[in-house]
Amino acid sequence: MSTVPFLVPLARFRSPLFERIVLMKSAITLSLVDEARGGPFVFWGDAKNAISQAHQMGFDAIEIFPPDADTLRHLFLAKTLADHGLSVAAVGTGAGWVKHRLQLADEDEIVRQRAIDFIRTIIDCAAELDAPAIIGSMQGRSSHAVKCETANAYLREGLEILSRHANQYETVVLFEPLNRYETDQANTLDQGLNLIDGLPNLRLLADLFHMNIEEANIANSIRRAGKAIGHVHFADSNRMAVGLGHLDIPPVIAALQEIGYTGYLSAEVFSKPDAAKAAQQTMDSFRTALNV
Ligand code: LER
Ligand code: MN
Repeated sequence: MSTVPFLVPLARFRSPLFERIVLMKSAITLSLVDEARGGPFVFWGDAKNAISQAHQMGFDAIEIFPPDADTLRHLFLAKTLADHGLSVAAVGTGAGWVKHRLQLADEDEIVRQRAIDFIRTIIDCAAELDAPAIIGSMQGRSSHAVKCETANAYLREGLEILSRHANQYETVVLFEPLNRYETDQANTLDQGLNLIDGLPNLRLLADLFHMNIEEANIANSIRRAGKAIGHVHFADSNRMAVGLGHLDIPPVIAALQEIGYTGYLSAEVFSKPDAAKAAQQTMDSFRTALNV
């Protein structure tokens, strides 16, 4: 029996806002990138073990941060994922920056081209896993050689090419605004909306950690972005699992329900105090927030 017909009436019974109940899905992050050690990912290194643990804890999906497309492909994860009934929520491209120093706004045309090529290969292998690719830190930033507006034009050119590339798979690419200490290209959802305007295969990734730093009002920004939001990084104010910081989560969930968001809440958080506890805290917060 499918769980959906069971969960919908249950969720309606529990909430006075039943007209607005929308189911979202849970995901947890896995990093395979040594150079990103200490970064905001729950599981590290052993993909098959992470998939098994995520399944045991009740997650719907795993979000993977690989060093490159070939490494991910050669892990042959499709069977392990299917055996555990787990999906891939998204595949990150951040290693293009942290490991290979590639960015879409680079002053050097050759580096920009290599950045586009790197993301193309991740879009390809993500599509094989039925998942979208994420562009976060590879958006890049201005430098002494490239003014902010020029960097923005380079970035937009790259996004146009990648939107066309994703179109062949009928998949989307997730563009992620980051806080001011990581980029000067798109810090808010409004700036992200502006950058992806008119690109049919681009959606926004709303990372609650970055939004807590940059947005005047997180819930209102979510409402303005509406259907352009394709993914959410579910993190608290201090980038710990939700519930371990001071972010007010209920208005955020209410805004996501209002816009009819049915995608993932994916925990891109520190593996603290350890992976199992960060994952369990995330799952507890997810269930509390969604009343499921
Ligand atoms: C990537 O999803 C992100 O949020 C950046 O802060 C990379 O660390
Ligand atoms: Mn993020």
